[in-house]
Amino acid sequence: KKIIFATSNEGKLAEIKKILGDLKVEILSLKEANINVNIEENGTSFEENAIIKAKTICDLTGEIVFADDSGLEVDYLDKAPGIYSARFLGENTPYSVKNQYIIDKLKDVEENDRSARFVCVIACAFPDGNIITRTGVIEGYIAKKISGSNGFGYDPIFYVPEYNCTTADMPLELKNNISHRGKALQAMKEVLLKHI
Ligand code: ITT
Repeated sequence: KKIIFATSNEGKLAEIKKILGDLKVEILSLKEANINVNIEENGTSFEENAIIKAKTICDLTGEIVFADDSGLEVDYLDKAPGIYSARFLGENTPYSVKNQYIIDKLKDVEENDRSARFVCVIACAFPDGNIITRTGVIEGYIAKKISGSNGFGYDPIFYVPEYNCTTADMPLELKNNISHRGKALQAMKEVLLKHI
């Protein structure tokens, strides 16, 4: 059995492979499946975008396909960057710049108003047309300064009070146990075990 994971994000992929590692299925990224398509993520929610990605690749390959749409919601910025997290300040802008931009925006903002969350929707598209989604969320705060070198994207500014560090300061196993992606994938795993 194999599943294609419709992502080009290597950071996500490392986490996904670890979380789904104990399933008796082969997980192939788009690259590993030799699929090179440009998917237009024109949905208006994480859920819509996850479904667009999973369904596009499922229709193309006839395989079971997973997709992850995720992002960072900063309450003080009216939940930006949200579904635009990857495109925020430009697709090719380094995260060091994106992260510093958010820190600077919240420069004089008190702890109470620094709340933020990572959201992840995993969609699974089956060749028979069936689609399932599961959502995971982790609540936290925007850190006062950039910290940590693990993870990817906005991890160096996402502070988790329970652990007194950012998700970039955590070992991957810990992040996977508590993260938006970890929760959504665990929930999806239970569904999947019934289907295959
Ligand atoms: P694919 O569509 O190919 O999967 P992408 O990076 O374009 O890759 P998204 O549109 O879902 O995927 O964007 C998600 C962005 O949200 C991602 O690029 C990060 O900037 C951010 N993000 C999501 N999960 C994160 C995490 O666990 N840690 C840090 N940043 C995260």
